[in-house]
Amino acid sequence: METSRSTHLLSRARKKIPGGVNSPVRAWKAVSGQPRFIARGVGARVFDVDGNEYTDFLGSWGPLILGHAHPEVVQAVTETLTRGTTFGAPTEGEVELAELVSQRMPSIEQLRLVSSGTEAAMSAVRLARGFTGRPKVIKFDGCYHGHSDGLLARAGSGVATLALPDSPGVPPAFAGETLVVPFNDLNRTAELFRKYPGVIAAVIVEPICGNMGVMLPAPQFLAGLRELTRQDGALLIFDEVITGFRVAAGGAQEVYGVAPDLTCLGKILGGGLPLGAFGGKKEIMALLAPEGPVYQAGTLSGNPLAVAAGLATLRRLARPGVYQRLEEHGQIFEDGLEKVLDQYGMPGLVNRAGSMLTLFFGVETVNHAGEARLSDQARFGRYFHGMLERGIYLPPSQFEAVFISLAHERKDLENALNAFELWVRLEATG
Ligand code: HOZ
Repeated sequence: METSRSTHLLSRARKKIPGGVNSPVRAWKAVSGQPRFIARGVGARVFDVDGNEYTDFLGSWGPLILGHAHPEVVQAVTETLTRGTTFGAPTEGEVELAELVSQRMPSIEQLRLVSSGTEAAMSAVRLARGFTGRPKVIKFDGCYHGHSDGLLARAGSGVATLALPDSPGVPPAFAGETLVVPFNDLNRTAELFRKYPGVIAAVIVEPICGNMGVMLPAPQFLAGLRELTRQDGALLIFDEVITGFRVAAGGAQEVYGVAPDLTCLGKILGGGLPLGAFGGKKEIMALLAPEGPVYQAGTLSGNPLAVAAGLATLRRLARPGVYQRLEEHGQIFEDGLEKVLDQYGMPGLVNRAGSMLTLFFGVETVNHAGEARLSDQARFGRYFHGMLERGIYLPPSQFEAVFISLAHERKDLENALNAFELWVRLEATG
């Protein structure tokens, strides 16, 4: 495969941009090799600067549920663009988007638009502290809530990919306010509430983890968190940056029937442009400036282009059969991967929620980060490159999720499964 232009661009990029990338996970460190520079995308395909074509299962890490350059998104953004890009003043689209989100996720009575998932989670935690007057926050090992100081402890995504202990630059006093427990461990969470009664402001959780690979909540885990937080007067925050509008129109909270106090959104919300949001109960949101004293702001918050892309995406997702198609395609992919593993006696498993999934090698269960870390990451790296050589572009890390979009056809899944079979055959026979 020709990669000379990507190689050249990477060496130029490394001179001016740390690691040559503007977000660490793009550097392919965990799978080795050199990232491809992408020139364009359409539907389920991306094309790199050397002219190689791939079927894309990264989906820009989650936002592109409609695929690349979806005509309705392009049209909405183009029309908006001709009227101006930003005003620093309220616009009608923001109101429409807020109403639409609140309708899809009834636990969100009010919301504030921001520019990224990181901002959403950081602001939700500040609001929870402001509302409760308490300092501590519980998060789960392997869950990733963006890169704000207090939430980096035992984080997933790039922090796990690069096997970083925690980030230098975070003062111990900040990190000390974050209590970390294993995902799915209700007993350890309850212990913390017993140890710090009336001190914990919030529990923040990805209701379906997507940043340590996909991990599903154990039965009653989310309902248990709801109960523990309610009893103690702490808030429950769902980070649905990945799962929001992905696993169902109303996110994981709809799937599991658990209503959090606050929800963080991003990715699909912005339809491929930078947009995030946090929202929840009115009485909590009322504490936010200008109504209340908890400060949060942003020059480009609720940017008209991002709002237009988000509205076009959410409207498209309202069509009948959309989530059924995503579920069917997810099931086909999961079954196909597991069938090949079985056929060649290769140990491994697929964790899946709708159209997001992760293949782990060499383990029998992955229900928390400790189990994910035990998986065969060297084999994952070979799998990544084996698929890439066959034109299948996967997330370049064990600790992320494959995303199937509405642009993927049955044929795309079959091609990817054929590529997988070819790779496994070679891998298994040495
Ligand atoms: N936010 C994504 C975590 N799954 C990764 C994208 C990034 O860090 O660049």
